[in-house]
Amino acid sequence: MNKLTECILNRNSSLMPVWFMRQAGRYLPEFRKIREKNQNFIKLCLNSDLVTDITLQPMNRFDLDAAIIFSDILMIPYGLNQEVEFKKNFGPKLGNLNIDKIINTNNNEFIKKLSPVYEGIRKVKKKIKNQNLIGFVGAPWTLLVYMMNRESPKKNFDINYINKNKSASNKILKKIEEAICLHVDKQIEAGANVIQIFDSWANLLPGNELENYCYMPTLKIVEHIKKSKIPAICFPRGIKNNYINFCSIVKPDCISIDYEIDPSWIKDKVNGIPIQGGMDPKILLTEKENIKKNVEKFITIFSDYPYIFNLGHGVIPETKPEIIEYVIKILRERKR
Ligand code: 1CP
Repeated sequence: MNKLTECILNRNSSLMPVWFMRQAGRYLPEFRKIREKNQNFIKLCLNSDLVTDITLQPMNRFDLDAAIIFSDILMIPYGLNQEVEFKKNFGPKLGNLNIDKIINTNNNEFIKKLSPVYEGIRKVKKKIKNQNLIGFVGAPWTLLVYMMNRESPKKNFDINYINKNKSASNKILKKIEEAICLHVDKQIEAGANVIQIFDSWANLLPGNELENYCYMPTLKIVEHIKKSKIPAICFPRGIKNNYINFCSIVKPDCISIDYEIDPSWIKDKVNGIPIQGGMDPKILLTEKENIKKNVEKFITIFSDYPYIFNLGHGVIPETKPEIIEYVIKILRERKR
């Protein structure tokens, strides 16, 4: 067992493994170099050699306990035959929602379209031995948001559109759930030994809709993953105190907290479920003294609790790579 799985499955509190959400990406000059030459982001995610190189970039630089496969949550809509494009200075742009086309996508077609992702996992797996390899998916709700909204909900989102089109949204949600399970299975078969579920837009749900769109659909995915004996880490970003309800209903193997959550508050409320993350990524843009103080805060709070060091969201592009190295050094030198 590697450190991450050992921390999660055996609830070993002495290890404190570390990895970073978005550890492969825009803050690394070597990533930007590849990205410049590969303007089509989906194509880049389907080039298994480049996927392997990019996944390993942070592993070659830093002493991390896990690699996360370089891919995107929007590969699922792509696999379901909705067009996906990443536009410069705009973000993702999805094509018209053709419900029949999406629902009629069969498993073989989906797997064939996404086979380079699985090939990339196989290639990375051969090159890392002592670290975990994390596969990932978007949660059903977050994927539904992108597929129906057809662009990031950051600037423009109307939940009434989803509620008014209940029959369409329920059909798509069901198909998304199936596709997520299939994508998880294929990633595990290829060598992923942890799965993270990103519900990045769970914060858009009013409290009375969380059950319907967040807890229940995610529970199905978590139960599916558990059948493979592979740990599932859930990240229902922005749901505040409802993290507690989420944990008691979904029972993930590990819960990833965002930076609005008070780590010492949540620690006693999730029934011993291992916790990941929490530190505000913006802290990594401040002076070293402040970074150290904050990292040590998490080390102290979780010294007797199974905890994976990570951030409360992804690494910000402006982060200096040497700061990631600095954080890892503090963690490695901590007193136990
Ligand atoms: O150069 C570029 O502009 C590409 C930027 C980029 C990168 C590096 C995108 C576009 N995706 C990725 C890789 C990616 N995406 C990874 C790689 C592995 C790693 O972490 O190192 C992962 C795990 C994701 C997951 C992802 N994609 C999420 C969930 C995590 C989160 O940040 O909340 C989401 C919401 C996406 C959608 C997406 N893909 C890319 C962007 C810019 C976005 C966000 C769009 C938005 O703001 O709505």
